[in-house]
Amino acid sequence: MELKAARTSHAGRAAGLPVENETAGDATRVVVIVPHVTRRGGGEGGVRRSPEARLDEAIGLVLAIDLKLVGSALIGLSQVRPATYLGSGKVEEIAELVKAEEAGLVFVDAPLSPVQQRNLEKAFAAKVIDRTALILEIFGQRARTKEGVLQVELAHLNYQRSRLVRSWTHLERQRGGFGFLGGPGETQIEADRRLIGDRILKIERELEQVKRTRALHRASRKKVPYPVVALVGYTNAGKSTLFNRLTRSDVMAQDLLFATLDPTLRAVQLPTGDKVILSDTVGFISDLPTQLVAAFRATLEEVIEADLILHVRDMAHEDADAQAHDVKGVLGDLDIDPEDDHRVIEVWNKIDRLDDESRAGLFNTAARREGDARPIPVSALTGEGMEPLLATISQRLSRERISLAIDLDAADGGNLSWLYRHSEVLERREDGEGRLHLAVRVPPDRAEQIERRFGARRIARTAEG
Ligand SMILES: Nc1nc2c(ncn2[C@@H]2O[C@H](COP(=O)(O)OP(=O)(O)OP(=O)(O)O)[C@@H](O)[C@H]2O)c(=O)[nH]1
Ligand SMILES: [Mg+2]
Repeated sequence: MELKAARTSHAGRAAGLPVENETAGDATRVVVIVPHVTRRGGGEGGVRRSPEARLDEAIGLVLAIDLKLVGSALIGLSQVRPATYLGSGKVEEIAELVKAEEAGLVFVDAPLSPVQQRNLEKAFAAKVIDRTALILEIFGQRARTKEGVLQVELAHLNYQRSRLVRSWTHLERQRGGFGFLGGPGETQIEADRRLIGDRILKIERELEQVKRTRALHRASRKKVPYPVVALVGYTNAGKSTLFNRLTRSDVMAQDLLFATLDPTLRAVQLPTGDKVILSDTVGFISDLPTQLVAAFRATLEEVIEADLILHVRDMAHEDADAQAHDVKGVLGDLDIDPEDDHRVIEVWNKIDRLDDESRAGLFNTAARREGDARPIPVSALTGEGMEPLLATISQRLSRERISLAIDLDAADGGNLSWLYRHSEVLERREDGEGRLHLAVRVPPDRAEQIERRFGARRIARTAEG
């Protein structure tokens, strides 16, 4: 194990931040511990990450909120100890580091059981949080819209309810957000259990309302025949930078994990003159807490319903493959087939960061992939590759959508509402004789269905999109 103390001043203390009774250190001074199990045979899923990259990411998570990193360690272990996760020797070493650095918080990047967490807190005389708790904390601080706030709170309550044996430390709110780093003290737990249940019900009801409003917005947007193109990808892959470049706007993009939380939508004009709506969303991360994926389903509905999905990848990252694997996993959770090349385009970003050789290799690999599976190498930073990207988007969208003419009985409300739900209604005209003439636009598989059901005719004129 390599224990590192970061060289920092004790500014937190000097600033007079409150110091907890139970812990010796300052709750904003954090030590990051990344355990990696060195068992032979490889991990689950088959995609390995380098321990160093995991440490970098863990540090990135801590720096994503205003915590001060005072030490970090990568710890190899041959097996997980039920009581403390880490072996006793390591626990002692870390305890010494925590003490020397006056850290009040230890982030252990692992799925700790409530018992392991409590035992480590005792051993370190500091608060201990695991990956899920830290990500929830970050999301809590980032949430801006009402929906985002509700979703994060719901995820957090579900997380808390699943671990209500926790106790011992009691931090006050210090850093805004929901004070998730706090959590209930021992005496509050029973009362909390009931309160949490009540609160969860209330939030779920509020979220339902927000969801209905969003669905209405989406439905009214659907009447405008602009396809939606959604950006997805690992956190920090460059989604917002690409969004800004394509829309010439100014969404917060920075070297910060989870810089974006709430979805942003903006219209973009393609070189063909067509308009699309581009949607920037929250980034994904490995071991994204399931509570969060569930909670963010509503936000991610933009993605779920998108006509086209751009999977933005940081190709300069050493774990690019593992990241892509994780992103595909989350897409799968959202019932999106990540291998559906008609709908998902891989955007290979940050090529400006590659040396000549890797760059040539990457272009080669891209060129060898067939047709729709071919990724588009770009640099959102320099703007390289934007033209091919935009061209691919328009080509894919126009090809994928077929316009149909349909005649209906004007009194046939059932079929009319079915069409509104399952197609983009471009035109609607009632003649004097009780007939309704519609023009709709749909993907090819749906076109066949509609042709069979309604005896619809293809309109050649608009098929070129
Ligand atoms: N060199 C280089 N840096 C890039 C490129 N695209 C993005 N970046 C940088 O990568 C960092 C993350 O970019 P963002 O656009 O915020 O990434 P994101 O995917 O929106 O991240 P989250 O919202 O945190 O999930 C920023 O520092 C960007 O300047 C690129 O093409 N080349
Ligand atoms: Mg972003």
